[in-house]
Parts: sequence; structure tokens; C-alpha cells
Amino acid sequence: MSKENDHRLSESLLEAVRSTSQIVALTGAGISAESGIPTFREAQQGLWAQYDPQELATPEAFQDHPRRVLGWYRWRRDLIRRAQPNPGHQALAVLERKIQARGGQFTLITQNVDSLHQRAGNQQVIELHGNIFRSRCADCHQVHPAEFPRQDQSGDLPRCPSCNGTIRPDVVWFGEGLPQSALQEAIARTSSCTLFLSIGTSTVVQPAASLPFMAHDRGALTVEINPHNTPFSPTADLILQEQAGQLLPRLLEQAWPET
Ligand code: BV8
Ligand code: ZN
Repeated sequence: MSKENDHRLSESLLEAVRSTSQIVALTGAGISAESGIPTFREAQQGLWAQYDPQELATPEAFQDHPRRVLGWYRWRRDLIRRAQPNPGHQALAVLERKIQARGGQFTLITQNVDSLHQRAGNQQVIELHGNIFRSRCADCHQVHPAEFPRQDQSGDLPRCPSCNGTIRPDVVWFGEGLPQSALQEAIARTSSCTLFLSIGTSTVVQPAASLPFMAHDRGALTVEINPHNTPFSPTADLILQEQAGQLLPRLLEQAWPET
């Protein structure tokens, strides 16, 4: 594992980006930090500063305090709507186009629920933890747009029009299983890739946190892009301790200087 902070990135990395046919990028909250969206580890802002997100993002919190949890998601949706994809998101969209243009496969696996990768233009996005802009019925699992139906003035909780069940955000809470198809596809792509970029994740939340290790065990070149150390840092072949919004555009410039 070698640490690189100087401006010229290693030839082995640039060559891998230019020539590898199966590339996977795993992203966490850190890639959205430069869009102004607080990561799970940063203190929450304002009203929400008093709560630990890991205690709000649980079925128990929704059971005990549904209006508080729905209010938190509404606050986060409004914050995300006002945010823009940053150069890190945009670089991953360019990378997908370049890899696909030469017949390769680029898979973006994200733990984020903010849709910023899709807004930046990525087509192949696997959302391991759902999406904050969707709601679903906790009983019949019918999916609805996030704000549907708005909490009526009486403050009654939104009910499912099909079965009158409870409407909740279509995200994965702590203690809940991940969407099986998304997880299986993420594992399949991770197992067969030859370059794995782990970007902006503390590599703590399971089972997503096991993917970088799986890539490494299968012999992929593994690169961690994070200003701070994580449990994966000692294992990664290359650790680039910089912000994703700085590093990823530079990676593209150096890999394809002519463009
Ligand atoms: C499950 C959606 C079982 C909701 C989220 C083993 C041991 C201990 C506990 C467990 C275990 N296995 C499972 C668990 C329980 C738990 C877990 O892993 N807990 C952790 C805390 C130990 N896992 C679960 O509960 C999972 N479910 O395993 O269920 C099961 C199985 C079958 C059937 C039933 C049950 C579900 C986990 C999903 C939870 N939902 N989000 C929402 O968003 O509201 S997780 C949420 O937190 C995020 O999605 C994200 O994944 C996670 C935070 O992690 P990161 O994305 O990494 O963000 P974080 O803030 O932590 O770090 C940011 C990083 O970015 C930092 O490293 C920072 O340095 C870096 N950074 C900052 N700025 C930048 C940057 N990097 C680059 N550039 C920058 N500019
Ligand atoms: Zn229903």
C-alpha cells in the first residue's frame, strides 16, 4: 500500500484506469460532502444536531416517533434538492462514459440515498441503501414518490391509498436487510472487477463495508480515496488521502490528458 499526496498519480493507477475493462466504484457520504450534504459522521445541523443519525435511521425510531423521523427525511430531502453534484460526482459520470466508449464496464455502487450520481449523469448506479426521493408502504410495499401523499393539515400520518398502510421513506434503516437484487449485483460486480475504487466511505457500515475487502481478496487493484484513514486503509493497494472532488477530476486529466 503506498500513500500518494503529490500531484502526479502513479502510472500503475493511470494505466489501470485507461485499460481495465471491469471497474467498480463504491461511494459513501464523503463524495456528497463537497455538495454541502453532511456525512453521517459529521454533527447534524440545527434542529437535528441533538440526534444521532444512527438512532433516527431505524425502524424503532419510526415506530416510536414517526413524525420526527418523517420530518428528518423531509429536512434532508430539501437540503439535497438545493445541492448540486460536485466535481467528484461529475468525474465519475465522465469515467463511466469513457470506460463504456471503449467497451468496458463501469459500475457505480453507492451507499448514498441522494440521487446525486444520477443527477451527474451516471447510468449504471446500484443503490444499496435505497433512495430518499422515494417512499413505500410498510405493509403492501407499493412504492410512491417521496412526498406522496403530503401529511395532511391534521398532521395525520400519510396512509397508503391501496391498503391504508403506513408510508415510510424507501431507504434501508439500520437493522434492515438491503434490497437483495442490488446487493447480489454489487457482490457479482465486485467479485469480477479488476479495479475497485472506494470513495468517501468510512468503511464501517455492513454489508457495504465488506465490498472493498472482497475486491482485494479477488485480486483487483484497490484504491481508497478519502482524506482520512479507514479500516480498509491498511489493505488498499493505493490510498489517496484527498477530497474526492479534487482527486477524481485530476485522475481523469492525467489518465486522458488530451481531453
Ligand atoms: C443489516 C440509509 C442485517 C438510511 C444507511 C456487524 C458488526 C456490527 C454491526 C453490524 C454488523 N453487520 C450489520 C450490522 C448493523 C449495521 C452496521 O453495519 N452498523 C455499523 C454502524 C457497525 N448494518 C445494518 O444495520 C445494515 N443491515 O446488516 O441488516 C439484516 C440482514 C438480513 C435481514 C435483516 C437484517 C443496514 C445498513 C444500512 C443503514 N442505512 N443509510 C439513510 O441514509 O437515512 S447507512 C448510512 O450510514 C449511509 O448510507 C452510509 O452507508 C452510512 C455512513 O457511512 P458512509 O457513507 O461511509 O459515511 P460516513 O459519514 O460514515 O463517512 C464519510 C466518509 O467520507 C469518512 O470516512 C470521511 O473521511 C470521508 N470524507 C469526508 N469528506 C470527503 C470524504 N471522502 C472523500 N472526499 C471528501 N470530500
Ligand atoms: Zn399499502
